[in-house]
Amino acid sequence: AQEQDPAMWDKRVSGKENPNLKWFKEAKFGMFIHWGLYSKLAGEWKGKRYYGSGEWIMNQAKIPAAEYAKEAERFNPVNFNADQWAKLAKDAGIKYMVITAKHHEGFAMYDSKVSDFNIVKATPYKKDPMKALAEASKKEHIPFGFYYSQFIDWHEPDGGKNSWDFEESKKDYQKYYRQKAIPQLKELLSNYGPLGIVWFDMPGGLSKAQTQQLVDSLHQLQPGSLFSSRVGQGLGDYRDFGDSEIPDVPVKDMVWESIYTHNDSWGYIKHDMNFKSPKELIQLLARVASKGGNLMLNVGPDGTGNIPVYSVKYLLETGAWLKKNGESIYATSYGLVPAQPWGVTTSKAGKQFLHVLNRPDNGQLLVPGFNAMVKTVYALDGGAKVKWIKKGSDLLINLSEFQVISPDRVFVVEYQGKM
Ligand code: FUL
Repeated sequence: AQEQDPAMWDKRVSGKENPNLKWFKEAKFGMFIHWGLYSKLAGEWKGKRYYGSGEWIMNQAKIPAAEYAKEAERFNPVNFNADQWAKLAKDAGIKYMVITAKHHEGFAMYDSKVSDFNIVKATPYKKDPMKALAEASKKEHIPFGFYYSQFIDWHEPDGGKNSWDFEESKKDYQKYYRQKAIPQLKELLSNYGPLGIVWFDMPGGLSKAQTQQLVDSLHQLQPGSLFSSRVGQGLGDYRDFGDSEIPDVPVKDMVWESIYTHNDSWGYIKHDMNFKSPKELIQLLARVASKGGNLMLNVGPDGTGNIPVYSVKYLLETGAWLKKNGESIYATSYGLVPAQPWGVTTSKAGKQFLHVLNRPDNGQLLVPGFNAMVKTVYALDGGAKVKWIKKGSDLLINLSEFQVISPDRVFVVEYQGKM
């Protein structure tokens, strides 16, 4: 719903004109973190379990803003350890990190002078975890960024979309932007060092000219930060597709990102154990890269500050695969061979990486439309040479010596000339 009409899409997002996009294009794998008061509620309110996405519980249960705010008094994420989170990201092969500074609930997970509804003022925790995380990710050389729900703010009488407490017709969105959203964004862009990304979400209530003005004034604070396309009105530095969405065919003329969450919820829900396996994560990453995009994968830490054990375990397994096969993901572009029943491809100059996700029954890999001259084919993991023949423009690869394919066995075709 938050997506713009693609026809409105501004060509500035093509990436050719913005040098700040270079690192982002090469990064390929980001970590998204949804963490807020909702993480403490964990998908349950007054003994009733809610399904769907944990960070929406205030809306699902229509919790009055004042009652919801009281939850802050018992929010004390004593297990939060910024160094551990950044280290996990590093070991998982992650190249950028974006965390919710303020989600739709309106609660600032950082030290905000603009609103007292924040983790330092309103909770027994009293510290600013965002400061610690910004510093920890800097130590690990991981570009760091904030998610900010710009229009939706269920806590504020003038914020967007809380109609169970506040009458829509009485709302003054301009006032909300003036008094909360814009000053908070300015705090975030001023107090946490260089930000790689500001991940806006849920535009609304601003004209195109006002959005442009917002973007310009924030870029003045940090000209190097990238803004997500969900700032709205066709603006932003790169394109985000809808939640859990991969385009059907390679998208070649813009820099973009797909966002997925590890289980079925963005914010922590204690009864959601539907975590994608390492195999699913690795294959998802390969599929997104084969279309030319980045995957930003979300984890939802709980209210004490722990990242779910399955997320830790499966991310580390993904990282172990990336250690051996990262060349076929990082800094690649979309594959020149379209998706095949056996898998997908990614590319670098003179190389096609064949990501074999399913072993063909006859052990033969058919790579159609391979017009270039093949020089050599080998397994990325270990370098073993692979037998191949060319039949017209079909490249046939014999995998009989490679029994183990799962989760994604990568073969490199080095070639010369035009595909
Ligand atoms: C959506 C939000 O409404 C969800 O809660 C989540 O943050 C997702 C990434 O974006 O627009």
